[in-house]
Amino acid sequence: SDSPVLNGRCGYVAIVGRPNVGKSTLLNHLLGQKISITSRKPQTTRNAVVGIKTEGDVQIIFVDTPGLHLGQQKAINRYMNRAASTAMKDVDVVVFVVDRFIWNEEDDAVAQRLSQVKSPIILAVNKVDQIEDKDSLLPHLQALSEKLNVAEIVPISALRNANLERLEALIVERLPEGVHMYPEDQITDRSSRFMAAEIVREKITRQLGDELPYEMAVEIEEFKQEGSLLNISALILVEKPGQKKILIGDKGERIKLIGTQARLDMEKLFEMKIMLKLWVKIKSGWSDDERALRSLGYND
Ligand code: GDP
Ligand code: K
Ligand code: MG
Repeated sequence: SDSPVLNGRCGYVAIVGRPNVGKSTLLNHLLGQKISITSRKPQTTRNAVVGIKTEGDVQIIFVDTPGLHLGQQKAINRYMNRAASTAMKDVDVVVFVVDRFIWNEEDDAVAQRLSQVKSPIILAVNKVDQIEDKDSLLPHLQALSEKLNVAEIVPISALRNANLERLEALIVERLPEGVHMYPEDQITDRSSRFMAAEIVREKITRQLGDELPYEMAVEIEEFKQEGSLLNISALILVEKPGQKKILIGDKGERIKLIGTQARLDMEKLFEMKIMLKLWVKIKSGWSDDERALRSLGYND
């Protein structure tokens, strides 16, 4: 129903951290639904992605962010860092995600920015499923709590759903009282076109080598329902002819596989039969061109 819930709780929660610590995986597993694309490559997430969870009188509006990263100067990288920094402000709770014992200068950079944030910070130490010596965890958590000024520290495994209920309870008790911002069945504020483009980008990111993902963008050209069929046409922009060749693959096999995988995910998300067409186009320089970025939807 669309009627606002009175005397409930509702608030914004930013999920922040350096690239690849598992922020998007955490969002998807907290929601129990895939909203944000994930891969083992850094900088898979480019925009802040909103995931909404409503249970009874509690509504949590999660904002998944691109990982704050250092050392890259292209416009697309600056855009991602801005999106991450903006999301830290004006939220009710920040979840700072780190990866087990691995702490580097990018974690330091995140901690540095968070030192200016007024909202309570919950440190989520992720991927504990990968820790062999479980006894080493406690002293590590202790050391982190001495080093950082955070309200809580929780060890979790986003991938294995371990301790996520505890994390959620710690979040909920810090949310302000207020009416819900979204209807209870809404799971994101992003458009279906955006979600479709992200799904294509995920499949490409997972299929291809390490260099290409940063130099590839997806634009939805057609998104039209005809009867029981949803027609989607997506344009994949790359920077160089060699990248187009890699993406298409031998006899078009790679692009076909990407198309099949993307279509299956879209059918799950949109609960409809999908006809998906993919095109690849070379547009050199787009990732360092502010205007091209805006036209691709990287607005801030
Ligand atoms: P993000 O860049 O911080 O959003 O990270 P992603 O959510 O894209 O995850 C990066 C990689 O870490 C992916 O390969 C995930 O499957 C993996 N990952 C995330 N959470 C966990 C976890 O709890 N345990 C393990 N073993 N892997 C994880
Ligand atoms: K990633
Ligand atoms: Mg991510």
